[in-house]
Amino acid sequence: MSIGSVSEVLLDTQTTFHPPQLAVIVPSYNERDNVELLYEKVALALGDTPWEMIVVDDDSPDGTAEVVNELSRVYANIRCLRRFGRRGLASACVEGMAVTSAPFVAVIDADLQHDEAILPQMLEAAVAGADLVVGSRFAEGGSAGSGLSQTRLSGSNLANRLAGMIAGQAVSDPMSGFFLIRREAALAAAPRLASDGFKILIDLIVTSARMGRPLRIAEVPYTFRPRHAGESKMNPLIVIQYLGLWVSKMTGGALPPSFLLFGLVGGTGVVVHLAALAFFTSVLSQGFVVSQIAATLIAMAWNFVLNNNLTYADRKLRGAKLITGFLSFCAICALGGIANISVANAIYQWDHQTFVAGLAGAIMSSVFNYAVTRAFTWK
Ligand SMILES: Nc1nc2c(ncn2[C@@H]2O[C@H](COP(=O)(O)OP(=O)(O)O)[C@@H](O)[C@H]2O)c(=O)[nH]1
Ligand SMILES: [Mg+2]
Repeated sequence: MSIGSVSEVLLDTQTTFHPPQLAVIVPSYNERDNVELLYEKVALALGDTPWEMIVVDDDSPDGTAEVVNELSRVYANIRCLRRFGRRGLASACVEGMAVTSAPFVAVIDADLQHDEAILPQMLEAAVAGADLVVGSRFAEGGSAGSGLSQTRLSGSNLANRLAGMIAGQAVSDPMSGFFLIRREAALAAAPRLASDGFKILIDLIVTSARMGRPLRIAEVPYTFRPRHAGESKMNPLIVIQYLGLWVSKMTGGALPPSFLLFGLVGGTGVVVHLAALAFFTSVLSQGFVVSQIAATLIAMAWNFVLNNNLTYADRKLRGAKLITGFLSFCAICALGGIANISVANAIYQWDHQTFVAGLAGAIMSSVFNYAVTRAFTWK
């Protein structure tokens, strides 16, 4: 039976059903007291345009998903995509875009900081030919208003400047979380996006350009508002993740975004190792070999816990997987250690430069540990 014949049977549905022209994707984490008001405001702004709202919620402990499900029983055009055991704004946006048939998708925060009233203007610009329309706080006529603290504003300015270095195109607000894009353009770039980021817009712009499909960009100014209810999820980890994304784009993708964080964690591990070694040899008066074994185990545990909670926060291992994960992490690091010594020794035999050989060995084992633990421990 063809799709057409099914719709003949469901004549009633056919006459009342208008496929959405626009899907409004709302990433949410603990936004229970914002979603209903957001829905109402977007509904008012979009008027007759066929649209739908998809709230992508990472199983918020405050019950945001239940509130959205209640709304779905009242309004036909809102639904919740609830994800379990995962966190991440960028991947939430992509998955929301993937479950709609609407030709245009907008991303808007749940906390009412973005001005939904400009959505019709954004849609108009996209229908007129733009691939991407950015809601901009910094374009002529826009403003960051009182929505950003002084510290956040300075950070945002710096992040904007860094983004300008990789964007390759003029965009006044590359860190914006408010934009509208052609669905097929977004999904074409989706497989190559850094799924663990907070800032998906700049990634979409750079990735599309690198794929030879640069986006035609338009901007619509608006005034950023203070958050309605709840708290911001911005934290220092997100800043480091953004720097990781930046380093990755600056190196033309040679270094993956999470490598920076993995490397920083490894750096702290060296400090922990040396401190533990000093403690076992000096305070506990243990011999060198025993102290070195203990310090190695402590540093590995330290690295594992930090990577699990920071580098791979979006796919954190829990329960029994924590034990098997730690064992695989130790086994892989041990192999990395052997690789380190073999490479360093080979280089040392060749040029007798201790520092060069040591550094080459360390880089070799970092890359090995990163690549293999990513493939096996945090797959
Ligand atoms: N699904 C999902 N949404 C998130 C996550 N982190 C933040 N959000 C949502 O992304 C939007 C922007 O986050 P917010 O905390 O307001 O960031 P800020 O505006 O930069 O302070 C809000 O709607 C959040 O609820 C996450 O891990 N998963
Ligand atoms: Mg916000």
